[in-house]
Amino acid sequence: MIILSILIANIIITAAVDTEYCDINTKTCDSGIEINNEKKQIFYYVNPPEGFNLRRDVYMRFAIMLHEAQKQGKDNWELVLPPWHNLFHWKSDRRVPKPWGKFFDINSLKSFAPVVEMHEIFTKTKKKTLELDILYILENYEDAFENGVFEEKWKVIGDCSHSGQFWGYNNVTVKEVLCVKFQGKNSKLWELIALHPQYKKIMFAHGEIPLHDSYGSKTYWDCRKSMKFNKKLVKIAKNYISQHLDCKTKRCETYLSVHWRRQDFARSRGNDVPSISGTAKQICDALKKLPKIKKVFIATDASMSELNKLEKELTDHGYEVHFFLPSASIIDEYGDGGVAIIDQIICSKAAHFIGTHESTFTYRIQEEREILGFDSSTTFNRLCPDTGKCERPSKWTIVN
Ligand SMILES: Nc1nc2c(ncn2[C@@H]2O[C@H](COP(=O)(O)OP(=O)(O)OP(=O)(O)O)[C@@H](O)[C@H]2O)c(=O)[nH]1
Ligand SMILES: *[C@@H]1O[C@H](CO)[C@@H](O)[C@H](O)[C@H]1NC(C)=O
Repeated sequence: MIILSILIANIIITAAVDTEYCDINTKTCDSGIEINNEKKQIFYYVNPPEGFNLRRDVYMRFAIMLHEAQKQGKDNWELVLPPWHNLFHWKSDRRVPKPWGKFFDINSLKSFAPVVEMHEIFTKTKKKTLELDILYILENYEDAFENGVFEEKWKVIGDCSHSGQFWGYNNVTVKEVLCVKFQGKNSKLWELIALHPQYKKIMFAHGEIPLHDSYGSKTYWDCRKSMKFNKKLVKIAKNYISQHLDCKTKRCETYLSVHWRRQDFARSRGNDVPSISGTAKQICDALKKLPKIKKVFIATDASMSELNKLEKELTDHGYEVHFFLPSASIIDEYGDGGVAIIDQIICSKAAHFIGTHESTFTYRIQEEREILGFDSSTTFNRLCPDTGKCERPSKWTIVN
């Protein structure tokens, strides 16, 4: 009976709304309320060589821009999450664009900022192609400190052209392309958007150029906390930790973790990264100060032969070495990006962490550990070069 009366009440309300007179052209109803169901979209594109973890930071700058706007009542915009496509470091199926939901918990992202996946936009697109109104191609000023001062500014250079596809899609096009010199925070992009108030789909290329509105603030950390990983990846990491690293708690006391960045770092940053033996020695030194810990987890992009050498040196010292070897089905489902996230989760829960100097992969682990509530002395540690100076890493501590 109750259900029936709710149903009837609903029908009456729906009918009342339906009979209301609305004018699509002036976007008003006779009650004077604006019809506001059609949101405008901001798209962004990142310089192709940038890695996954720098892109996560670029996302935060845009998400905070939309979050702040929404707080100020500007609630008719949403941010389109740029698919993960053709990442330089990814070897497995990099050509298939992956949605953010593969890696992150979309509901959690949405709890912070109005974000939508590209496939949601496609579903709503009635035409065969998705036409964007304008693409602003951002460029740096040649001299960031013109006349000796760093000023926030932008300047439209003029029409220009864009070649190639966006995220590998041949059905995404732009009607207009403008090149703009830009220097300043993300929120300054609203000034560019205001140049064409009637445009509904706006894209920025070189989305990595605008800067954080307030790096390290409470809002920054609120955004960062909302970047929870896909629950299935979290589960895989947790299972691994409980099976191999003897821990079932949020923060573990049973292992030390290391992010050992090799590949391009070992090739081009010889002065910042240690040799294999140097790495083993530093890990042993850290473990000597933690007598209860006998297990080491290594996250790395090193080759198997390098990893085996490091493993041997550590086992020779009596330590138990672990690294995550994904099954074929995990690689199939989540690719290199998912495996890297699993490595990051395992590193973030360790009693003690040692990272690689100036690696954004390491930075994201450090942030995760701040969120988990580890003492910062267990987090902001780095591998030093075999010889020479070794600067201490900056501590970016959480603001709650
Ligand atoms: N599985 C795994 N992959 C890694 C590891 N370190 C680096 N990678 C891979 O290499 C890529 C490069 O690192 P990112 O940090 O994302 O790229 P970036 O933003 O250029 O950052 P840098 O580390 O500063 O180069 C990652 O996205 C991973 O695909 C690791 O420890 N484990
Ligand atoms: C564009 O192509 C992609 C990939 O083939 C497809 O998933 C998407 O639905 C298409 N978009 C539109 C608007 O048809």
